[in-house]
This record gives sequence, C-alpha cells and structure tokens, in this order.
Amino acid sequence: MERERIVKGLTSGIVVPEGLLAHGRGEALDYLLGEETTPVAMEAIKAAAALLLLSRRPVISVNGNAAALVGEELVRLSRELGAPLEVNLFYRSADRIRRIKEHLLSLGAEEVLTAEEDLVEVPGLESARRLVSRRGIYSADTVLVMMEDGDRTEKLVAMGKKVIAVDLNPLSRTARAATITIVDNVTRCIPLLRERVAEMRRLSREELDSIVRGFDNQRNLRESIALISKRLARLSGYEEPLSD
Ligand code: PTJ
Repeated sequence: MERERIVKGLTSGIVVPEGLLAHGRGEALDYLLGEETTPVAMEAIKAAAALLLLSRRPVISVNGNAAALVGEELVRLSRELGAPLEVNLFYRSADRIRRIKEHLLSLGAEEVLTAEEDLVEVPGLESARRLVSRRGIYSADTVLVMMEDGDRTEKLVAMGKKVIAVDLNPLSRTARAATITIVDNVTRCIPLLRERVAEMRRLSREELDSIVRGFDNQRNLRESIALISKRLARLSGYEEPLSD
C-alpha cells in the first residue's frame, strides 16, 4: 500500500523520481528495525509530543514523499496542534508546490504555507530547502521535518530552533543534528504522535518540560542502532560477535 501511494504520488506530480529511491532506502531500514515502532522510538515520540505542546509556533514541514504517504495524517496533526503545514521541497518547482498544496487542502488542511508570498532564506543553506515562509518555518520555534537528509536541520538548529525529525536512518545527518529524532516509519509515527499530543495536552508545562529535558537524542539514536544490531545478531544465530 505504501509503495502504491508513492507511485501514485509520482504519477500525479507530487513525488519526484528521487523520492522512490529515498523510499526504498527507508523500506530496507524499516526491515532491519522489524517494521514496528520500537520502545526507543516511542520514547522519542513522547518527547516530541511534549516539545510540540510547549512550542509557541510549531510548523510542520511537508515534502513530496510526506504528502503522498501521510498527507491525511499530517493534516490531522496540524489541526490537533493548531500548527500550519509548510510545503518545503528539495526539488522545488512552482508546479509541485501547487499540486502538494492542493492535495493537502483537499484532505482538509486549514493553512498550507508555500513561501511564495513571503519568501525568505535560511542562512547558510544552498539547496532549495533554504526558501521558507517568513510566517512559517522562518519564525517557528519548533519545526517537524521528515524524510530528508542533508544540512537543513543543522542550519535550523543554528537559527535557534528546535527540530523534530522523523527518519528511519539513525545515522543520517538529519537524525544526528535534530533536537529529537524519531527513528520510525512516518506511516506509523505520525498517527502515534497525534495521539500522544491529544493525551498529553492535560499535562502541566512543568511536566512537559521535564519530559523534554529528560530526553537525550544521542543516547536514543545509539539505542536504535543497538536494537538493529541485536536483531541482526539474533537472526544470524551468532549472538556473540564473530572473531576475525
Ligand atoms: O519532495 P522533495 O523535492 O523535497 O524531495 C524529497 C526526497 C525524499 C527525494 C529528498 O528529501 C531526499 O532525497 O531525501 P533523502 O536524502 O533520500 O533522505 C530521505 C531519508 O528519509 C532517508 O534517511 C530515508 O532512510 C528516510 N526515509 C525514507 N522513507 C521513510 C524514511 N523515514 C521515515 N519514514 C519513511 N517512510
């Protein structure tokens, strides 16, 4: 079903061919994780929900793959948080921006920013992802990003923003630079994140703050890598590392 959605996104001009490569890499990593949301990812989802609830101006960044795979769930998360969706593309074109915006609006989105009316640049970033909306990502305190790698997260963090990344690759630059990285498939993670936000809304700011402060992203990434390696050891039948 996920492949069908990505291929349909390609034929409708939402996804780029490179998006199919990114999806294939994601599938392989998901297979290594056991195609389930791990307890380690659940911990990151909880911290991400707390951070989103504490944020004054959270923004959800949407690319082609995200729109095709979890467009509807992103619209629901955006409504739950009262946070705008912003189309931000690596392979940017006016035609794709329009198609993705229309797709999200057709799914019930209230506000979809595209940076066409109030375009500004993220300092120090060369790719087209530098082009953001002044009202959106540029003035956000927290940005949720997914299915991308590269230096945008580093530059957003350098601007003083908090970045929540959803990335199946715990070794990617995005995963390592983000404030909170959720190593999980977006298709499982975004609905869980929305549920957590709804549940944790009743917590006080002090309680939310202590959840965020208790989260260590580098440790969480190491635990995801350790889970993959334990799983492979179990599947290989060699529980102990082989000697040279
Ligand atoms: O729509 P555009 O123009 O912004 O382009 C989107 C792509 C995906 C083509 C662009 O962002 C890209 O090339 O991304 P990368 O550098 O291939 O990085 C994609 C990352 O997402 C990789 O680390 C993948 O492992 C990860 N990934 C792929 N599928 C999923 C995923 N992470 C979570 N859930 C997935 N389903």
